[in-house]
Amino acid sequence: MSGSDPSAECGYDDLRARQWLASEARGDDFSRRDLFRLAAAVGAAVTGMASAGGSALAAVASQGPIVKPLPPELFVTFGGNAEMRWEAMAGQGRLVPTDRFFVRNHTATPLIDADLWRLRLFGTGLRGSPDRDTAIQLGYRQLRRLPAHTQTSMVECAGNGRSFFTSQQGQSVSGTAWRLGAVGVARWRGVRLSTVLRHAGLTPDAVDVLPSGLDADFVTGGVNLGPVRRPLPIGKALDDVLLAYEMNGEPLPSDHGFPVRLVVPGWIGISSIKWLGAIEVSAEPLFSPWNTQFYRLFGPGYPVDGELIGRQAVKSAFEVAWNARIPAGARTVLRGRSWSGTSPIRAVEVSTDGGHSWRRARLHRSDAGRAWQRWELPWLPSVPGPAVLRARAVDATGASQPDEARHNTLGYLFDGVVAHPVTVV
Ligand SMILES: Nc1nc2c(c(=O)[nH]1)N[C@H]1C(S)=C(S)[C@@H](COP(=O)(O)O)O[C@H]1N2
Ligand SMILES: [Mo]
Repeated sequence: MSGSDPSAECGYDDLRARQWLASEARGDDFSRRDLFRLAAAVGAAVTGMASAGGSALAAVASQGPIVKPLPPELFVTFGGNAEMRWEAMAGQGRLVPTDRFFVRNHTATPLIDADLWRLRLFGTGLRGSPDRDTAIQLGYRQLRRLPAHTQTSMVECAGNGRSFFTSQQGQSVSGTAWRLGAVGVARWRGVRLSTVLRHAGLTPDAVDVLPSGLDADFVTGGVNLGPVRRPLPIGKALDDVLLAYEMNGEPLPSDHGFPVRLVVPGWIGISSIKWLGAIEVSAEPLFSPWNTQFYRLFGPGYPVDGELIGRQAVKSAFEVAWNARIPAGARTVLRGRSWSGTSPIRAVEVSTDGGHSWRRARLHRSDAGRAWQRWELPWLPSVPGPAVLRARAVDATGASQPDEARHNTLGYLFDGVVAHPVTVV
């Protein structure tokens, strides 16, 4: 197989990867044209396949909304969504093992063939690739040959904690009734989005980036809203966003976006588009239902057309089962984690007496400045009966957790102090 024969998949990838990488020395203009000429040859075949076989390249019907096992001791499930049980983090390290990492799907996990997968990059913010027809296409093996970067970051659903708007505050909200388990921290390996965008010929007037998924179109209320997609400002896109192909040292599992997903640190989960298929880069602001209709704060006190959500709020959770039984007259170490989308956690306080008194939890020093902060506090309950645990954190910017979260109709960003029931026995 000759490395210069673009019809041979393997050699074609090799050749393109070399040219792509070499472009750093030669300048983006040349490489982009060069790459595009090659991409066009294979692109035609891929486009033909896509139109014959449906929208998602090589995606086949999945077995169910979620592919991985969802044992009840690790997850609470809600149709296509599964929340991690917090007690499953007891004794774990900084990372959430993949077998218990929450899953949030708008439709169902697609099964995608990495050999047929292509990332298409186009838009008025790229030199010479204004539309889909002129898109630059990047294959899986090519992507894996670009300089790799590893980072530990959190993915958290904007609706994490939503059920407490209703159970603690008596407010009605719509959406999945998560407790606090729609959050996870993993070690992601991939290529920085900035690397790919710069290679693709980013222009100085690019303002927005719109990544979209290869999962089925999202249909709600009888309206097809198209593929799951949500724009990001170019500043964030060039800062710390990753195109991840590995999670916790393994190829990305199907449910978490195989072959490639976006990871957008600090921003709400919907920004981290799974099964990434295309990225539009635009010189004009971009919109999608996921930043105009959903993932905005609506309700009393918010503008009529809502307020956009970027970063996540401050939250805390105990690594303890809901309604756990805790022995009376014995010392129990209460453990938990706190996190913020904005900055590291500075302090955590815990109450075991219904919020009357608070004690400072001991923070794990090795977590300082990390995605989330582990903490612990000994407790010696004496009186058998129901008890309520509470934890509240403050981050380095001074943002803290209020007794009551500010209501919004879609139930996002619940940052209130959660009343965690246990029984002392
Ligand atoms: N293509 C696509 N990307 C997506 C979603 C989706 O349904 N389709 N769900 C988003 C939401 S709402 C969240 S919270 C995260 C969840 O990531 P996880 O399932 O890997 O935990 O993925 C985001 N990326
Ligand atoms: Mo989400």
